[in-house]
Amino acid sequence: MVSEVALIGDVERHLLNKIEEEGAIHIALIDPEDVTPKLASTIAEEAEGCQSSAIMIGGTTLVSTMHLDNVVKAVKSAVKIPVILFPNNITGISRYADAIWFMSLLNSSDPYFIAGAQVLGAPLVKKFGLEPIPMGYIIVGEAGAVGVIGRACPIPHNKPELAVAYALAAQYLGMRFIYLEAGSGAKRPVSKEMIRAVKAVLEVPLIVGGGIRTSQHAEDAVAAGSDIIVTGTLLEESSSREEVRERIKKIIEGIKEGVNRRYKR
Ligand code: 1GP
Repeated sequence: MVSEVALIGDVERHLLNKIEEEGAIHIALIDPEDVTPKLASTIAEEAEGCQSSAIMIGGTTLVSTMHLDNVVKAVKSAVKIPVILFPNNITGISRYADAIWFMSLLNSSDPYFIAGAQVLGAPLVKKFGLEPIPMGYIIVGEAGAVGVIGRACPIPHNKPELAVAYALAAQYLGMRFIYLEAGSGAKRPVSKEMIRAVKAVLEVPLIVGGGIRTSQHAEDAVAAGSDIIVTGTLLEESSSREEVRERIKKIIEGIKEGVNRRYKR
């Protein structure tokens, strides 16, 4: 008999352990389209130095796997924390990463993004020895580029009950992480109300990203129940190494404050 424990690989175990130890964690997202390999490794080094738990690499409109490979290699040689692919399509798979979010865009209207790309990508994941981490991906609010490319029917911010239904379905389908995505650079991050409602029904960790720019955003999302905070744009827009560091520090301070607030209730 194969137990679920046997299916959980080193990277997933690392994330679960860190969530258990710290209450909630940060992952830095790097969009390969926006960076050179050099800038990617700088962001990753600063993230690791500030105690981020992993680096995610991926972007909505990425098509050059060669550039992705170069970015992943640069990041891998710069840091020890795991590098997890965040693929937009089969072109988002690199043999040089540690793991891949094996994700399904659940509220897409196009079966390609629910199971089609996954079927094409699965043999490559096997061939490259990447650790697949099953994740249900749910798009909310304005959504932005990922909503357009992924042909999503985004869940309105004021309909948390729909996010709850999607998240529960994902959990019942066996997905071991759920990601509420407001869209990269979104003006409005996922609301506290939606996070709280989804977290209340979940047994598996909840990832929240899109539009998180301040320590207050991170704090509110974590206090409401987010286990993992993903930030991308904020770091890429930084003008210097010092600014990247300051911005990550602030987000991580917000995450810690959010964890403290959970216990004060
Ligand atoms: C996008 O959730 C991530 O997929 C991160 O969003 O770029 O707004 O931080 P930001």
